[in-house]
Amino acid sequence: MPQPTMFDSKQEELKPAAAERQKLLRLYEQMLKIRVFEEHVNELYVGAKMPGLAHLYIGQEAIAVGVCEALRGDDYITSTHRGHGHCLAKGASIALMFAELLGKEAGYCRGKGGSMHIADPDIGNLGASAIVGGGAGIATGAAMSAKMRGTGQVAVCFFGEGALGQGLLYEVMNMASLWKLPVLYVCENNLYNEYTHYSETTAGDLKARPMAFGIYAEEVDGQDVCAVRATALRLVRRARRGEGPAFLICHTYRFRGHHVGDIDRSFYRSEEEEQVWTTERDPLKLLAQRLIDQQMADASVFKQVEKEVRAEVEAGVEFALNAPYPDPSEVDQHVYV
Ligand SMILES: Cc1ncc(C[n+]2csc(CCOP(=O)(O)OP(=O)(O)O)c2C)c(N)n1
Repeated sequence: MPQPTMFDSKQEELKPAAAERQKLLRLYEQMLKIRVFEEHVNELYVGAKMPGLAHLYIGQEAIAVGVCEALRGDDYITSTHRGHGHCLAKGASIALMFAELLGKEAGYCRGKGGSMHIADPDIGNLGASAIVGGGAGIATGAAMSAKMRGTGQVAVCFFGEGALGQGLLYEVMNMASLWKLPVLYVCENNLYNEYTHYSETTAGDLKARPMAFGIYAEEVDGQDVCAVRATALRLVRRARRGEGPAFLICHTYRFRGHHVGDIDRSFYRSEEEEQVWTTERDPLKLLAQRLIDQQMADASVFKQVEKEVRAEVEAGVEFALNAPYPDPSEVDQHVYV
């Protein structure tokens, strides 16, 4: 019995205009949740309450949300070092994520993984990876497993354009194409690999790479959540029908530094460039404007959504701050030693 996507299941009974409004508001809320979550991560870091680093997803929210809203609950994703947005969009618990970030026992990895290792197999999240391109083998393997088991599940592999320099990606794309595996490779081109513009690290046309393996490829405006969702829906349905893998290049920008400590960015990109993206290409502002133009929402609606989202995120932070650390006797448990 085919399962509905994460969104379809909630809009069955609504009239088209109301369903459309509800769909857009849900996309907005999901993106805002990521934005507010990440702002709190930054605050926790600056306030010396979070050990280690984190790579914020602010600016790229439309990609995780647009893609995950096109998935079924039992579909798989793999994520990256910049992975909080993917986790949240797939349905992770805010409280357990914060607990993990703060090293608390209640966290997803009992506080031993931190920002870059969050996984939640119960919701199909096979995990973030600090190894650039590291998710490619896992997602492709999951797609192969789904195909062999005949479950109709699809696997999505999120990665930054920096992963285009990793050999593993080409090995698995070759297999995925030959065996028509239900996998979607989502390349989030935010223009920079750490502090280097991608044009200095990645030769040729990005799309030509998957196409060399006979993989269907498309590009999309990664700041337009509706476009991302619509494109992902088509590619996911195609994979589910057995038509094989696809590769989606999303054009985007990270609004903050490579990681929370990267605050002086003038040596590798200009303030003007950041200004243009944050004022003109903010995925939240773009969707809010669309809702206003279509007279589906006004300022009071956004205020209410924001109030609810902030309350949910703040409750998660509170939970994590008050949660206990793991007992020191557990230091060598649940880890490879
Ligand atoms: C195999 C490997 N090489 C190098 C690194 C160091 N490193 C961490 S993030 C990063 C840049 C990644 O850029 P991209 O994949 O475009 O993702 P973004 O940070 O832009 O989201 C690098 C080189 C790493 N983690 N893994």
